[in-house]
Amino acid sequence: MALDRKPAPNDLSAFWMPFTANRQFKKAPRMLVSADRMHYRTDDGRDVLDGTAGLWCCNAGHNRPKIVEAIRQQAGELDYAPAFQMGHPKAFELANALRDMAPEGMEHVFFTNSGSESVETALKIAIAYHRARGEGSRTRLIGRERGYHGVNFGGISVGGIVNNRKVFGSLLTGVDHLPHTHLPKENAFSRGQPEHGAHLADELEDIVALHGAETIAAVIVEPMAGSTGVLLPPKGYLERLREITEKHGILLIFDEVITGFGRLGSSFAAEHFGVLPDLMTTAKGLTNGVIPMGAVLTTAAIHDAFMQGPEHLIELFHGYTYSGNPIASAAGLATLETYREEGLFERAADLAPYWEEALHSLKGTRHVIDIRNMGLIGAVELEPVAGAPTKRAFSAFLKGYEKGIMIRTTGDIIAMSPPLIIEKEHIDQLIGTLKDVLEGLH
Ligand code: PXG
Repeated sequence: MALDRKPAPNDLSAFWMPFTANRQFKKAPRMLVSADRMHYRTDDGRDVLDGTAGLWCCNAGHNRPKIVEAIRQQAGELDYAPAFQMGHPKAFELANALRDMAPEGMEHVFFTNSGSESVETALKIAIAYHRARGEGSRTRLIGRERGYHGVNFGGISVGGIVNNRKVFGSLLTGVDHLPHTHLPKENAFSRGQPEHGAHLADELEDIVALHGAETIAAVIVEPMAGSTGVLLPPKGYLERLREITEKHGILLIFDEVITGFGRLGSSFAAEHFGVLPDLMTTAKGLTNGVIPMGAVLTTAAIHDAFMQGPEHLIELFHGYTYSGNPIASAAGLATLETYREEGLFERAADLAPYWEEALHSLKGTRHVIDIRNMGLIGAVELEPVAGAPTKRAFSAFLKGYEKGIMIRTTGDIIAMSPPLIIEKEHIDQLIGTLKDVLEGLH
């Protein structure tokens, strides 16, 4: 690795860190100074195995030559081009490449800079689409309890993670929520999709009955809920959601920010589960997390509904200064090439059974009350410390970091989503170390 020790700055006070226990962190900083393939290097010179692909985004691992070189070259060739009323070749190339790898039926691509922006974009397109077709009364949005759709106002309104919502005022109006699909009594220690819970999609019929289909624009769900602690769709659930939305003329949005780009062993969850939504939101793995970028994919029907009226007029009053940014586009192209050349989605699918076995070997380990997995995703749910929820999992995270593995925690759930280049020995190390950590925790 090209890296060596780099001193941490003395003064950590100015940076207000996102989704971080700031005071705890600044007392005992965990500082990463470089990364290569499966490992981070810390400022005290230790290698830490990346069990989370950064934040579910570095699917090809770190410091990948093709991506690094593409960024270097692009920065020297065309650093920025206006995103509105002007174009540059790489954004079009990347849109085509995305369309080609997406499930058939996804025809158009709108670029954003993050998952949160992809979600806002998809929700706005959904509402504007109905209006463009003369159904302007369809403005309601339906999300799901425990859903994570980023942190902007639309996303937290349709989202269902209580802490992300409750201190931020009244949010969007006209939003309703489906029940979440976590049924630990029936489904604990399921491998892959759980058996029970497809009926929870039928709750959409009740919401439709309550508000009237003619008021509902879209339903947004994560096909596999990641951030809330890895909740897999029960068998038949997504199919049922698709049926009901279609029956009532409601758009279905899959938030594929985590599930896209090989995480489940397929290009997208839509392909994996064989359910085609009307819109898909993506980010993270699109550029291997290296440069911020997101994208919304839509069907031709949605895009074409906007392409009317005089041709000199803007069809959709939406976009970002950095939509399709040249350096991000170059990084995206190099990332998709890396996935393809190295067959990383297939690799994830091939490794999934080994991953599943390793994870489920933690059954019976101290504190473990459930284990869930699919593709190269795994979650280990812990019994919370009485009166102090989240503490046990956070302690596991800190101990794991000390022992050379990086895991994520949400509530008392440990989530893992390693780069798709992970080797079996790394899986053994990750799970073996986690076992030691858990056995050592009070
Ligand atoms: N949708 C989904 C499904 C996500 O998982 C976002 C939208 C928002 O993306 P941005 O790029 O705006 O952060 C996400 C993000 C974690 C974790 O450890 C998950 C996310 C982000 C950071 C941490 O669970 N998901």
